[in-house]
Amino acid sequence: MIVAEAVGRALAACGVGTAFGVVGSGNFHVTNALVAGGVHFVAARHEGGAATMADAYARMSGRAGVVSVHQGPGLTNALTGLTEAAKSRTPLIVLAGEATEVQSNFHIDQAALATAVGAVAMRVASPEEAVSRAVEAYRVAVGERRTVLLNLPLDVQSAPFEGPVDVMPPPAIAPAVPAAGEVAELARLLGAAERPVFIAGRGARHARRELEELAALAGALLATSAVAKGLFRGSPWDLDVSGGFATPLAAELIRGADLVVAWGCALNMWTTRHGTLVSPGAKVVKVDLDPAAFNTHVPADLGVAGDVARVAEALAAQVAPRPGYRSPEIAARVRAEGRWRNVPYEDESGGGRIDPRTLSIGLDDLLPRERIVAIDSGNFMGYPSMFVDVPDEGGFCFTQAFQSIGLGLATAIGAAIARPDRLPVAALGDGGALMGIAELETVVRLSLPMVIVVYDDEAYGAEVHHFGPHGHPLGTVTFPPADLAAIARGHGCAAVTVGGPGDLAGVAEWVDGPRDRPLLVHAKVTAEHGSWWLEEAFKGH
Ligand SMILES: Cc1ncc(C[n+]2csc(CCOP(=O)(O)OP(=O)(O)O)c2C)c(N)n1
Ligand SMILES: [Mg+2]
Repeated sequence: MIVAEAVGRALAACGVGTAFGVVGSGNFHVTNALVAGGVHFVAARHEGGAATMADAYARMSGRAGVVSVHQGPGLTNALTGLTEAAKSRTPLIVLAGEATEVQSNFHIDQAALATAVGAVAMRVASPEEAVSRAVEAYRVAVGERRTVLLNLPLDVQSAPFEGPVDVMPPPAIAPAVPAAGEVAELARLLGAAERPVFIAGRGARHARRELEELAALAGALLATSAVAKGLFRGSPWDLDVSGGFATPLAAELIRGADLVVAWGCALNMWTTRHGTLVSPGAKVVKVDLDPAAFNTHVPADLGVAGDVARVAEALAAQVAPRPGYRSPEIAARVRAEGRWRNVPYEDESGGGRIDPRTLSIGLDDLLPRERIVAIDSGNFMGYPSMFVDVPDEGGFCFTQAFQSIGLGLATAIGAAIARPDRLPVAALGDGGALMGIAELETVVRLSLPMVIVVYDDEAYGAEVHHFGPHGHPLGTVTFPPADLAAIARGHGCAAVTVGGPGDLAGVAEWVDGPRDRPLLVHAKVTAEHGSWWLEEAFKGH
Protein backbone atom coordinates (compact mmCIF):
# COMPACT_ATOMS: atom_id res chain seq x y z
CA MET A 1 0.00 0.00 0.00
CA ILE A 2 1.16 3.56 -0.66
CA VAL A 3 0.46 6.62 1.49
CA ALA A 4 -2.31 7.93 -0.83
CA GLU A 5 -4.17 4.65 -0.42
CA ALA A 6 -3.80 4.75 3.36
CA VAL A 7 -5.29 8.27 3.43
CA GLY A 8 -8.27 7.22 1.31
CA ARG A 9 -8.85 4.09 3.38
CA ALA A 10 -8.61 6.05 6.62
CA LEU A 11 -11.21 8.58 5.51
CA ALA A 12 -13.52 5.83 4.36
CA ALA A 13 -13.13 4.22 7.79
CA CYS A 14 -14.02 7.55 9.46
CA GLY A 15 -17.45 7.29 7.88
CA VAL A 16 -17.25 9.30 4.65
CA GLY A 17 -20.20 8.24 2.51
CA THR A 18 -19.89 10.13 -0.75
CA ALA A 19 -17.03 12.01 -2.38
CA PHE A 20 -16.97 14.29 -5.42
CA GLY A 21 -14.10 15.32 -7.63
CA VAL A 22 -12.20 15.53 -10.87
CA VAL A 23 -9.46 12.94 -10.99
CA GLY A 24 -5.96 13.63 -12.26
CA SER A 25 -2.66 11.93 -11.60
CA GLY A 26 -2.19 13.61 -8.22
CA ASN A 27 -5.46 12.40 -6.68
CA PHE A 28 -5.96 9.18 -8.63
CA HIS A 29 -4.80 6.77 -5.93
CA VAL A 30 -6.44 8.51 -3.00
CA THR A 31 -9.76 8.62 -4.86
CA ASN A 32 -9.57 4.96 -5.81
CA ALA A 33 -8.79 4.11 -2.20
CA LEU A 34 -11.94 5.93 -1.11
CA VAL A 35 -13.91 3.85 -3.59
CA ALA A 36 -12.20 0.65 -2.45
CA GLY A 37 -13.16 1.60 1.09
CA GLY A 38 -16.84 1.75 0.12
CA VAL A 39 -17.22 5.46 -0.60
CA HIS A 40 -19.56 6.46 -3.44
CA PHE A 41 -17.55 8.66 -5.82
CA VAL A 42 -19.23 11.17 -8.12
CA ALA A 43 -17.13 12.46 -11.01
CA ALA A 44 -17.83 16.10 -11.76
CA ARG A 45 -16.80 17.90 -14.96
CA HIS A 46 -15.27 20.92 -13.27
CA GLU A 47 -13.71 21.19 -9.81
CA GLY A 48 -15.91 24.20 -9.10
CA GLY A 49 -18.88 21.93 -9.57
CA ALA A 50 -17.32 19.17 -7.48
CA ALA A 51 -16.67 21.50 -4.53
CA THR A 52 -20.20 22.85 -4.55
CA MET A 53 -21.69 19.38 -4.94
CA ALA A 54 -19.76 18.24 -1.87
CA ASP A 55 -20.86 21.36 0.03
CA ALA A 56 -24.54 20.87 -0.84
CA TYR A 57 -24.32 17.15 -0.14
CA ALA A 58 -22.92 17.86 3.33
CA ARG A 59 -25.59 20.47 4.09
CA MET A 60 -28.45 18.23 3.04
CA SER A 61 -27.17 14.89 4.35
CA GLY A 62 -25.70 16.05 7.66
CA ARG A 63 -22.53 14.09 6.80
CA ALA A 64 -19.05 15.33 5.95
CA GLY A 65 -18.47 16.35 2.36
CA VAL A 66 -15.33 15.26 0.53
CA VAL A 67 -13.91 16.68 -2.66
CA SER A 68 -10.87 15.28 -4.43
CA VAL A 69 -8.80 17.42 -6.79
CA HIS A 70 -5.58 17.47 -8.78
CA GLN A 71 -2.69 19.65 -7.58
CA GLY A 72 -2.52 23.28 -8.71
CA PRO A 73 -5.29 24.03 -11.22
CA GLY A 74 -7.54 21.36 -9.75
CA LEU A 75 -7.49 23.29 -6.50
CA THR A 76 -7.72 26.77 -8.03
CA ASN A 77 -10.74 25.67 -10.07
CA ALA A 78 -12.42 24.55 -6.85
CA LEU A 79 -11.76 27.76 -4.94
CA THR A 80 -15.07 29.58 -5.35
CA GLY A 81 -17.02 26.57 -4.15
CA LEU A 82 -14.58 26.06 -1.28
CA THR A 83 -14.97 29.68 -0.22
CA GLU A 84 -18.73 29.27 -0.15
CA ALA A 85 -18.33 26.15 1.99
CA ALA A 86 -15.85 27.78 4.36
CA LYS A 87 -18.07 30.83 4.86
CA SER A 88 -21.01 28.55 5.54
CA ARG A 89 -19.08 26.44 8.06
CA THR A 90 -19.78 23.33 6.00
CA PRO A 91 -17.83 20.29 7.23
CA LEU A 92 -15.81 19.59 4.10
CA ILE A 93 -12.52 17.79 3.44
CA VAL A 94 -10.58 18.68 0.31
CA LEU A 95 -8.07 16.07 -0.81
CA ALA A 96 -5.51 17.63 -3.12
CA GLY A 97 -2.31 16.47 -4.66
CA GLU A 98 0.48 18.94 -3.96
CA ALA A 99 3.52 19.77 -6.10
CA THR A 100 5.99 20.90 -3.46
CA GLU A 101 8.82 21.26 -6.01
CA VAL A 102 8.81 24.97 -6.93
CA GLN A 103 9.92 24.27 -10.53
CA SER A 104 6.80 22.24 -11.16
CA ASN A 105 4.20 23.81 -13.44
CA PHE A 106 1.62 22.71 -10.88
CA HIS A 107 3.33 24.43 -7.96
CA ILE A 108 1.46 27.08 -6.00
CA ASP A 109 1.24 27.81 -2.31
CA GLN A 110 -1.81 25.66 -1.69
CA ALA A 111 -1.85 26.16 2.06
CA ALA A 112 -1.90 29.93 1.58
CA LEU A 113 -4.77 29.63 -0.88
CA ALA A 114 -6.77 27.63 1.60
CA THR A 115 -6.26 30.00 4.49
CA ALA A 116 -6.95 32.99 2.23
CA VAL A 117 -10.51 31.74 1.70
CA GLY A 118 -11.17 30.74 5.30
CA ALA A 119 -10.31 27.06 5.06
CA VAL A 120 -7.91 25.16 7.31
CA ALA A 121 -4.71 23.85 5.68
CA MET A 122 -3.14 20.52 6.64
CA ARG A 123 -0.52 18.34 5.02
CA VAL A 124 0.49 14.70 5.15
CA ALA A 125 4.19 15.46 5.61
CA SER A 126 5.43 11.89 6.06
CA PRO A 127 4.22 8.31 5.63
CA GLU A 128 4.08 7.86 9.40
CA GLU A 129 1.35 10.47 9.79
CA ALA A 130 -0.81 9.39 6.85
CA VAL A 131 -3.61 7.96 8.98
CA SER A 132 -3.43 10.37 11.90
CA ARG A 133 -3.56 13.41 9.58
CA ALA A 134 -6.52 12.01 7.66
CA VAL A 135 -8.40 11.38 10.91
CA GLU A 136 -7.45 14.83 12.19
CA ALA A 137 -8.75 16.44 8.97
CA TYR A 138 -12.02 14.59 9.42
CA ARG A 139 -12.26 15.59 13.08
CA VAL A 140 -11.65 19.28 12.42
CA ALA A 141 -14.08 19.32 9.49
CA VAL A 142 -16.90 17.66 11.42
CA GLY A 143 -16.12 18.70 14.99
CA GLU A 144 -15.29 22.32 14.25
CA ARG A 145 -17.49 22.73 11.14
CA ARG A 146 -14.58 23.77 8.96
CA THR A 147 -13.50 23.32 5.37
CA VAL A 148 -10.17 21.51 5.58
CA LEU A 149 -7.63 21.20 2.79
CA LEU A 150 -5.54 18.05 3.22
CA ASN A 151 -2.50 18.47 1.00
CA LEU A 152 -0.94 15.26 -0.26
CA PRO A 153 2.62 16.06 -1.50
CA LEU A 154 3.34 13.97 -4.57
CA ASP A 155 6.52 12.42 -3.19
CA VAL A 156 4.95 11.54 0.15
CA GLN A 157 1.73 10.16 -1.22
CA SER A 158 3.55 7.72 -3.50
CA ALA A 159 5.83 6.45 -0.72
CA PRO A 160 5.19 3.03 0.76
CA PHE A 161 2.93 2.92 3.77
CA GLU A 162 3.86 0.39 6.40
CA GLY A 163 1.36 -0.96 8.83
CA PRO A 164 -2.37 -1.31 9.13
CA VAL A 165 -4.92 1.46 8.55
CA ASP A 166 -6.40 1.26 12.03
CA VAL A 167 -8.86 4.04 12.54
CA MET A 168 -10.90 4.85 15.56
CA PRO A 169 -13.44 7.32 14.17
CA PRO A 170 -13.33 10.48 16.27
CA PRO A 171 -16.07 10.42 18.92
CA ALA A 172 -19.12 12.61 18.44
CA ILE A 173 -18.79 15.75 20.51
CA ALA A 174 -21.60 16.29 22.98
CA PRO A 175 -22.81 19.88 22.89
CA ALA A 176 -21.73 21.92 25.90
CA VAL A 177 -24.29 22.58 28.62
CA PRO A 178 -25.46 26.19 28.32
CA ALA A 179 -24.76 28.54 31.23
CA ALA A 180 -27.63 28.53 33.73
CA GLY A 181 -27.54 32.30 34.26
CA GLU A 182 -27.89 33.10 30.56
CA VAL A 183 -30.72 30.60 30.18
CA ALA A 184 -32.52 32.04 33.20
CA GLU A 185 -32.20 35.56 31.81
CA LEU A 186 -33.67 34.48 28.47
CA ALA A 187 -36.47 32.67 30.35
CA ARG A 188 -37.21 35.93 32.13
CA LEU A 189 -37.32 37.85 28.83
CA LEU A 190 -39.61 35.24 27.28
CA GLY A 191 -41.85 35.40 30.33
CA ALA A 192 -42.21 39.16 29.92
CA ALA A 193 -42.52 39.45 26.12
CA GLU A 194 -45.88 40.35 24.60
CA ARG A 195 -44.87 39.75 21.01
CA PRO A 196 -41.87 37.40 20.76
CA VAL A 197 -40.56 36.24 17.39
CA PHE A 198 -38.07 33.40 16.89
CA ILE A 199 -35.79 33.63 13.87
CA ALA A 200 -33.99 30.35 13.21
CA GLY A 201 -30.86 30.14 11.08
CA ARG A 202 -28.43 27.54 9.86
CA GLY A 203 -27.46 26.61 13.42
CA ALA A 204 -31.05 25.67 14.22
CA ARG A 205 -31.79 23.35 11.33
CA HIS A 206 -31.62 20.31 13.64
CA ALA A 207 -33.84 21.80 16.35
CA ARG A 208 -37.34 22.13 14.93
CA ARG A 209 -39.09 20.12 17.66
CA GLU A 210 -37.37 21.90 20.55
CA LEU A 211 -37.99 25.35 19.09
CA GLU A 212 -41.63 24.66 18.29
CA GLU A 213 -42.26 23.39 21.81
CA LEU A 214 -40.65 26.42 23.38
CA ALA A 215 -42.38 28.81 20.98
CA ALA A 216 -45.74 27.26 21.89
CA LEU A 217 -45.08 28.02 25.57
CA ALA A 218 -43.81 31.54 24.96
CA GLY A 219 -46.43 32.42 22.34
CA ALA A 220 -43.76 33.17 19.75
CA LEU A 221 -44.15 33.49 16.00
CA LEU A 222 -41.68 31.53 13.89
CA ALA A 223 -39.45 32.68 11.04
CA THR A 224 -36.16 31.59 9.50
CA SER A 225 -33.22 32.99 7.61
CA ALA A 226 -33.08 31.97 3.95
CA VAL A 227 -30.72 29.02 4.57
CA ALA A 228 -33.16 27.50 7.05
CA LYS A 229 -36.24 28.03 4.88
CA GLY A 230 -38.89 25.39 5.50
CA LEU A 231 -37.87 24.63 9.09
CA PHE A 232 -41.30 25.40 10.55
CA ARG A 233 -43.38 24.38 7.56
CA GLY A 234 -46.77 23.13 8.66
CA SER A 235 -46.92 25.24 11.82
CA PRO A 236 -49.82 27.72 11.81
CA TRP A 237 -47.38 30.28 13.24
CA ASP A 238 -44.79 29.94 10.47
CA LEU A 239 -43.98 33.31 8.87
CA ASP A 240 -41.50 31.67 6.44
CA VAL A 241 -38.33 33.62 5.61
CA SER A 242 -37.36 36.83 7.39
CA GLY A 243 -35.51 39.42 5.32
CA GLY A 244 -35.58 40.43 1.68
CA PHE A 245 -37.80 37.46 0.81
CA ALA A 246 -40.27 38.11 3.66
CA THR A 247 -43.94 38.62 2.80
CA PRO A 248 -45.40 42.02 3.70
CA LEU A 249 -47.17 40.28 6.60
CA ALA A 250 -44.00 38.63 7.91
CA ALA A 251 -42.14 41.94 7.69
CA GLU A 252 -44.94 43.71 9.56
CA LEU A 253 -45.13 41.11 12.34
CA ILE A 254 -41.38 40.82 12.79
CA ARG A 255 -41.13 44.61 12.98
CA GLY A 256 -43.87 44.48 15.59
CA ALA A 257 -41.94 42.12 17.86
CA ASP A 258 -40.86 43.30 21.31
CA LEU A 259 -38.42 40.36 21.61
CA VAL A 260 -36.47 38.79 18.75
CA VAL A 261 -34.65 35.59 19.58
CA ALA A 262 -32.17 34.54 16.90
CA TRP A 263 -31.43 30.83 17.06
CA GLY A 264 -28.20 29.85 15.31
CA CYS A 265 -28.76 32.92 13.17
CA ALA A 266 -26.45 35.93 12.84
CA LEU A 267 -29.25 38.41 11.96
CA ASN A 268 -27.26 39.64 9.00
CA MET A 269 -28.35 42.32 6.55
CA TRP A 270 -30.26 39.79 4.46
CA THR A 271 -32.27 38.37 7.33
CA THR A 272 -33.10 41.78 8.79
CA ARG A 273 -33.19 44.07 5.72
CA HIS A 274 -30.16 45.89 7.04
CA GLY A 275 -31.54 45.84 10.55
CA THR A 276 -34.81 47.53 9.63
CA LEU A 277 -36.96 44.48 10.44
CA VAL A 278 -35.92 44.68 14.08
CA SER A 279 -37.74 47.45 15.89
CA PRO A 280 -35.40 49.80 17.80
CA GLY A 281 -37.42 49.07 20.93
CA ALA A 282 -37.15 45.29 20.63
CA LYS A 283 -34.85 43.25 22.84
CA VAL A 284 -32.54 41.05 20.78
CA VAL A 285 -31.19 37.72 22.01
CA LYS A 286 -28.86 35.42 20.11
CA VAL A 287 -28.37 31.76 20.90
CA ASP A 288 -25.30 30.48 19.13
CA LEU A 289 -22.49 27.95 19.43
CA ASP A 290 -20.09 30.76 18.63
CA PRO A 291 -20.13 33.78 21.00
CA ALA A 292 -18.41 35.79 18.24
CA ALA A 293 -21.87 35.97 16.59
CA PHE A 294 -23.39 37.94 19.47
CA ASN A 295 -22.06 41.33 18.47
CA THR A 296 -21.99 41.05 14.69
CA HIS A 297 -24.68 42.49 12.41
CA VAL A 298 -27.67 43.33 14.62
CA PRO A 299 -26.01 43.07 18.05
CA ALA A 300 -27.58 41.10 20.86
CA ASP A 301 -28.72 42.52 24.21
CA LEU A 302 -28.19 39.01 25.54
CA GLY A 303 -26.08 36.17 24.14
CA VAL A 304 -26.60 32.56 25.15
CA ALA A 305 -23.70 30.31 24.16
CA GLY A 306 -24.74 26.80 23.34
CA ASP A 307 -26.41 24.36 21.03
CA VAL A 308 -29.84 25.63 19.97
CA ALA A 309 -31.68 22.40 20.78
CA ARG A 310 -30.13 22.13 24.23
CA VAL A 311 -30.84 25.75 25.09
CA ALA A 312 -34.45 25.51 23.88
CA GLU A 313 -34.97 22.36 25.91
CA ALA A 314 -33.53 23.93 29.04
CA LEU A 315 -35.80 26.95 28.57
CA ALA A 316 -38.94 24.88 28.09
CA ALA A 317 -38.64 23.77 31.71
CA GLN A 318 -38.58 27.38 32.88
CA VAL A 319 -41.16 29.21 30.76
CA ALA A 320 -44.81 29.22 31.83
CA PRO A 321 -47.37 29.07 29.00
CA ARG A 322 -48.63 32.44 27.79
CA PRO A 323 -50.39 33.59 24.63
CA GLY A 324 -47.74 36.12 23.63
CA TYR A 325 -48.04 36.95 19.93
CA ARG A 326 -50.37 34.03 19.21
CA SER A 327 -53.89 35.44 18.94
CA PRO A 328 -56.71 34.08 16.76
CA GLU A 329 -56.48 37.26 14.73
CA ILE A 330 -52.79 36.74 13.96
CA ALA A 331 -53.46 33.09 13.12
CA ALA A 332 -56.10 34.13 10.61
CA ARG A 333 -53.78 36.67 9.02
CA VAL A 334 -50.94 34.15 8.72
CA ARG A 335 -53.37 31.74 7.04
CA ALA A 336 -54.59 34.39 4.61
CA GLU A 337 -51.43 36.40 3.88
CA GLY A 338 -48.54 34.28 5.13
CA ARG A 339 -47.37 33.08 1.70
CA TRP A 340 -46.22 35.08 -1.28
CA ARG A 341 -48.56 33.28 -3.62
CA ASN A 342 -51.49 34.75 -1.68
CA VAL A 343 -50.24 38.31 -2.15
CA PRO A 344 -52.07 39.79 -5.18
CA TYR A 345 -50.00 40.96 -8.15
CA GLU A 346 -50.60 41.95 -11.74
CA ASP A 347 -49.43 39.25 -14.13
CA GLU A 348 -47.14 40.95 -16.66
CA SER A 349 -46.79 37.95 -18.99
CA GLY A 350 -47.11 38.77 -22.69
CA GLY A 351 -45.24 39.15 -25.97
CA GLY A 352 -43.72 35.67 -25.72
CA ARG A 353 -42.45 36.13 -22.17
CA ILE A 354 -43.74 34.86 -18.84
CA ASP A 355 -43.91 36.80 -15.59
CA PRO A 356 -41.38 35.09 -13.26
CA ARG A 357 -43.97 35.11 -10.45
CA THR A 358 -46.51 33.32 -12.65
CA LEU A 359 -43.82 30.88 -13.74
CA SER A 360 -42.83 30.12 -10.14
CA ILE A 361 -46.40 29.70 -8.92
CA GLY A 362 -47.13 27.46 -11.92
CA LEU A 363 -44.15 25.28 -11.06
CA ASP A 364 -45.17 25.20 -7.40
CA ASP A 365 -48.54 23.82 -8.50
CA LEU A 366 -47.12 21.29 -10.95
CA LEU A 367 -44.08 19.82 -9.23
CA PRO A 368 -44.43 17.08 -6.61
CA ARG A 369 -44.29 18.47 -3.10
CA GLU A 370 -41.45 16.17 -2.02
CA ARG A 371 -38.84 18.37 -3.62
CA ILE A 372 -35.45 19.86 -2.88
CA VAL A 373 -34.92 23.30 -4.36
CA ALA A 374 -31.48 24.80 -5.10
CA ILE A 375 -31.14 28.45 -6.05
CA ASP A 376 -28.42 30.26 -7.98
CA SER A 377 -27.68 33.97 -7.49
CA GLY A 378 -29.00 36.91 -9.50
CA ASN A 379 -31.97 39.21 -9.87
CA PHE A 380 -34.26 36.22 -10.47
CA MET A 381 -33.37 34.40 -7.25
CA GLY A 382 -36.23 35.65 -5.10
CA TYR A 383 -38.94 34.32 -7.40
CA PRO A 384 -38.23 30.61 -6.82
CA SER A 385 -37.25 31.31 -3.19
CA MET A 386 -40.54 33.03 -2.46
CA PHE A 387 -43.10 31.37 -4.71
CA VAL A 388 -41.90 27.74 -4.89
CA ASP A 389 -42.72 26.15 -1.55
CA VAL A 390 -40.60 23.49 0.15
CA PRO A 391 -41.74 20.68 2.46
CA ASP A 392 -39.23 21.36 5.24
CA GLU A 393 -35.67 22.59 5.88
CA GLY A 394 -34.34 19.59 3.96
CA GLY A 395 -36.10 20.90 0.88
CA PHE A 396 -34.06 24.04 0.32
CA CYS A 397 -30.37 24.37 -0.43
CA PHE A 398 -29.05 27.90 -0.58
CA THR A 399 -25.34 28.23 -1.36
CA GLN A 400 -25.21 32.02 -1.20
CA ALA A 401 -22.72 32.90 1.53
CA PHE A 402 -20.17 34.04 -1.08
CA GLN A 403 -22.88 35.43 -3.35
CA SER A 404 -21.36 33.77 -6.38
CA ILE A 405 -23.37 33.11 -9.50
CA GLY A 406 -22.89 29.75 -11.22
CA LEU A 407 -23.15 27.43 -8.21
CA GLY A 408 -26.84 26.57 -8.55
CA LEU A 409 -26.69 23.53 -10.81
CA ALA A 410 -23.91 21.84 -8.83
CA THR A 411 -25.79 22.67 -5.62
CA ALA A 412 -28.82 20.84 -6.98
CA ILE A 413 -26.66 17.82 -7.87
CA GLY A 414 -25.13 17.54 -4.39
CA ALA A 415 -28.54 18.01 -2.79
CA ALA A 416 -30.08 15.42 -5.09
CA ILE A 417 -27.46 12.86 -4.10
CA ALA A 418 -28.05 13.58 -0.41
CA ARG A 419 -31.83 13.24 -0.79
CA PRO A 420 -32.62 10.74 -3.56
CA ASP A 421 -36.18 10.54 -2.20
CA ARG A 422 -36.90 14.08 -3.40
CA LEU A 423 -37.34 15.72 -6.78
CA PRO A 424 -34.38 18.05 -7.24
CA VAL A 425 -35.21 21.47 -8.66
CA ALA A 426 -32.43 23.81 -9.81
CA ALA A 427 -33.54 27.43 -10.26
CA LEU A 428 -30.98 29.39 -12.28
CA GLY A 429 -30.58 32.66 -14.15
CA ASP A 430 -29.31 32.45 -17.72
CA GLY A 431 -25.95 33.85 -16.57
CA GLY A 432 -25.51 31.37 -13.73
CA ALA A 433 -26.81 28.52 -15.86
CA LEU A 434 -24.25 29.11 -18.61
CA MET A 435 -21.47 29.60 -16.06
CA GLY A 436 -22.15 26.25 -14.40
CA ILE A 437 -23.30 24.33 -17.46
CA ALA A 438 -20.29 22.00 -17.39
CA GLU A 439 -22.28 19.88 -14.91
CA LEU A 440 -25.29 19.38 -17.16
CA GLU A 441 -23.61 16.24 -18.48
CA THR A 442 -23.19 15.10 -14.87
CA VAL A 443 -26.95 15.44 -14.26
CA VAL A 444 -27.66 13.31 -17.33
CA ARG A 445 -24.92 10.75 -16.60
CA LEU A 446 -26.17 10.26 -13.04
CA SER A 447 -29.76 9.89 -14.32
CA LEU A 448 -30.95 12.47 -11.82
CA PRO A 449 -34.67 13.17 -12.30
CA MET A 450 -33.95 16.88 -12.01
CA VAL A 451 -36.00 19.87 -13.11
CA ILE A 452 -33.69 22.71 -14.14
CA VAL A 453 -35.51 26.01 -14.49
CA VAL A 454 -33.69 28.85 -16.23
CA TYR A 455 -35.15 32.30 -15.68
CA ASP A 456 -33.81 33.72 -18.95
CA ASP A 457 -33.80 37.50 -19.39
CA GLU A 458 -30.84 37.35 -21.83
CA ALA A 459 -28.84 39.47 -19.43
CA TYR A 460 -27.04 39.81 -16.18
CA GLY A 461 -30.30 41.20 -14.93
CA ALA A 462 -28.92 42.20 -11.55
CA GLU A 463 -26.55 44.63 -13.25
CA VAL A 464 -29.10 45.76 -15.83
CA HIS A 465 -31.61 46.76 -13.16
CA HIS A 466 -29.01 48.32 -10.92
CA PHE A 467 -27.28 50.47 -13.52
CA GLY A 468 -29.93 50.82 -16.23
CA PRO A 469 -32.08 53.39 -14.45
CA HIS A 470 -29.06 55.69 -14.21
CA GLY A 471 -28.60 55.71 -17.99
CA HIS A 472 -25.35 53.71 -18.10
CA PRO A 473 -24.53 51.70 -21.23
CA LEU A 474 -25.57 48.04 -20.77
CA GLY A 475 -23.78 46.35 -23.67
CA THR A 476 -21.43 44.55 -21.30
CA VAL A 477 -24.26 42.86 -19.41
CA THR A 478 -26.78 41.98 -22.14
CA PHE A 479 -26.62 39.02 -24.51
CA PRO A 480 -28.33 37.76 -27.65
CA PRO A 481 -30.90 34.97 -27.15
CA ALA A 482 -29.39 31.53 -26.54
CA ASP A 483 -31.41 28.40 -27.24
CA LEU A 484 -30.94 26.80 -23.85
CA ALA A 485 -33.55 24.14 -24.61
CA ALA A 486 -31.52 22.98 -27.61
CA ILE A 487 -28.33 22.95 -25.53
CA ALA A 488 -30.11 20.81 -22.93
CA ARG A 489 -31.46 18.39 -25.54
CA GLY A 490 -27.93 18.09 -26.89
CA HIS A 491 -26.86 16.87 -23.47
CA GLY A 492 -29.67 14.32 -23.34
CA CYS A 493 -32.23 16.27 -21.31
CA ALA A 494 -35.87 16.77 -22.10
CA ALA A 495 -36.61 20.47 -22.55
CA VAL A 496 -39.51 22.87 -22.86
CA THR A 497 -39.38 26.52 -23.81
CA VAL A 498 -41.85 28.62 -21.87
CA GLY A 499 -42.94 31.93 -23.36
CA GLY A 500 -46.25 32.18 -21.52
CA PRO A 501 -48.36 30.41 -18.91
CA GLY A 502 -49.83 28.00 -21.50
CA ASP A 503 -46.41 26.49 -22.18
CA LEU A 504 -46.26 25.07 -18.66
CA ALA A 505 -48.31 22.17 -20.05
CA GLY A 506 -44.96 20.80 -21.23
CA VAL A 507 -43.79 20.64 -17.62
CA ALA A 508 -46.97 18.83 -16.58
CA GLU A 509 -46.34 16.28 -19.32
CA TRP A 510 -42.85 15.56 -18.03
CA VAL A 511 -44.10 15.28 -14.43
CA ASP A 512 -46.76 12.78 -15.52
CA GLY A 513 -44.30 10.78 -17.64
CA PRO A 514 -41.55 8.33 -16.65
CA ARG A 515 -39.15 11.16 -15.67
CA ASP A 516 -36.37 9.05 -17.11
CA ARG A 517 -34.31 12.07 -18.11
CA PRO A 518 -33.86 15.50 -16.57
CA LEU A 519 -36.08 18.35 -17.71
CA LEU A 520 -34.78 21.80 -18.54
CA VAL A 521 -37.43 24.51 -18.45
CA HIS A 522 -36.17 27.38 -20.58
CA ALA A 523 -38.36 30.21 -19.36
CA LYS A 524 -38.20 33.46 -21.27
CA VAL A 525 -39.08 35.81 -18.46
CA THR A 526 -40.36 39.37 -18.46
CA ALA A 527 -37.71 41.81 -17.35
CA GLU A 528 -39.17 45.29 -17.40
CA HIS A 529 -38.07 46.01 -13.87
CA GLY A 530 -35.79 44.64 -11.19
CA SER A 531 -36.81 42.92 -8.02
CA TRP A 532 -37.23 44.58 -4.66
CA TRP A 533 -34.78 42.27 -2.89
CA LEU A 534 -32.13 43.23 -5.44
CA GLU A 535 -32.35 46.88 -4.52
CA GLU A 536 -31.92 45.76 -0.93
CA ALA A 537 -28.88 43.72 -1.92
CA PHE A 538 -27.08 46.55 -3.62
CA LYS A 539 -27.30 48.64 -0.49
CA GLY A 540 -24.76 46.22 0.97
CA HIS A 541 -22.12 46.71 -1.74
C1 LIG B 1 -18.88 34.54 -9.97
C2 LIG B 1 -19.62 35.84 -10.02
N1 LIG B 1 -19.40 36.69 -11.04
C3 LIG B 1 -20.09 37.85 -11.12
C4 LIG B 1 -21.00 38.19 -10.16
C5 LIG B 1 -21.76 39.50 -10.23
N2 LIG B 1 -23.18 39.19 -10.58
C6 LIG B 1 -24.14 39.15 -9.64
S1 LIG B 1 -25.64 38.77 -10.26
C7 LIG B 1 -25.03 38.68 -11.81
C8 LIG B 1 -25.94 38.41 -12.98
C9 LIG B 1 -26.45 37.02 -13.02
O1 LIG B 1 -27.16 36.84 -14.20
P1 LIG B 1 -28.24 35.72 -14.30
O2 LIG B 1 -27.73 34.45 -13.77
O3 LIG B 1 -28.76 35.71 -15.69
O4 LIG B 1 -29.39 36.21 -13.29
P2 LIG B 1 -30.25 37.57 -13.42
O5 LIG B 1 -29.58 38.59 -12.55
O6 LIG B 1 -30.27 37.96 -14.84
O7 LIG B 1 -31.61 37.20 -12.91
C10 LIG B 1 -23.65 38.93 -11.85
C11 LIG B 1 -22.83 38.92 -13.06
C12 LIG B 1 -21.16 37.29 -9.08
N3 LIG B 1 -22.01 37.53 -8.09
N4 LIG B 1 -20.50 36.11 -9.05
MG1 LIG C 1 -30.27 36.79 -16.52
